[in-house]
Amino acid sequence: MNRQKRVAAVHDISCFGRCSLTVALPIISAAGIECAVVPTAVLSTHTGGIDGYTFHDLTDEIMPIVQHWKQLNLRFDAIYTGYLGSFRQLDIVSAMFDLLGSGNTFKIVDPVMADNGVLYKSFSPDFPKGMRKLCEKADIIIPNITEAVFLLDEPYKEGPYTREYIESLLKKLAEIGAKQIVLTGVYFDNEQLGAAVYDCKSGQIDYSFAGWIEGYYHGTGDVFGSAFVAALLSGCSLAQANAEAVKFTVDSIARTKAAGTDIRFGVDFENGLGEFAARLMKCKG
Ligand code: PXL
Repeated sequence: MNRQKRVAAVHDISCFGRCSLTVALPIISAAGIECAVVPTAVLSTHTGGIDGYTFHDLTDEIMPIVQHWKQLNLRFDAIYTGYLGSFRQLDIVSAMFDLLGSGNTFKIVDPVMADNGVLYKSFSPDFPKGMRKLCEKADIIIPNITEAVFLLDEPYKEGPYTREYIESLLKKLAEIGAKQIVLTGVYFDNEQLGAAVYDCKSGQIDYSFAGWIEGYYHGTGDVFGSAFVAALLSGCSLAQANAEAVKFTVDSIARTKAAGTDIRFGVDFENGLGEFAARLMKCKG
């Protein structure tokens, strides 16, 4: 058996609503990967469409956690970051990359901050500039189309998109610095939705799509990102990891739609974990 991989997931804990750490931890663990966590804040729920949530910032805890890990000489195969709530958190996570990220540690940044053309309500208009700086240090970034245009300081366009537009976004995103780009929320018609991956070194671009399901289901970006990280560290290629993440996410949305669950409560990814873990076995050496 190969050495067990270890990831540090740096996200908030939204206690209810299936996003960020409550999604990353089970999905990455289900793939047989050890998942250490750095909780950046504790909220009663996420901030997407639910009012009255509590918010307890944990920024001051991050560096002491990282320093303790450094003393213990812990090594990570990947550091996977998601929702980061302030400029200070961006700076601290950037320092964390320097302290814990050896040459063999994938730095994977999901620049969580926006969707459907708008920034999430907790972010100021200059936040994307700070997020862009963190993305400069990443090996892989996983923006959706809205986050991509905010990173590039371009106006948001409604889809359907053309292949030329998507590929020009991928190439401009590559100029920020990451070696591999994963762009989610890609669609060329109203039938299929998926994601594109760009390997900057080889120039290879691959797409993966699945049937479009109507409705804005919360937390699907984190489900996708976590499944992508799990698949990549399981040994899948970039294109395979993208395809696995698209399938896992869309299947989770389909189960949720069939159950008629409130779209703010996140998706039923739990009932897909067994099948997901079994599919990843084919990537494992
Ligand atoms: O899923 C992204 C996310 C993560 N964490 C918090 C959020 C959101 C999106 O709204 O509010 C707290």
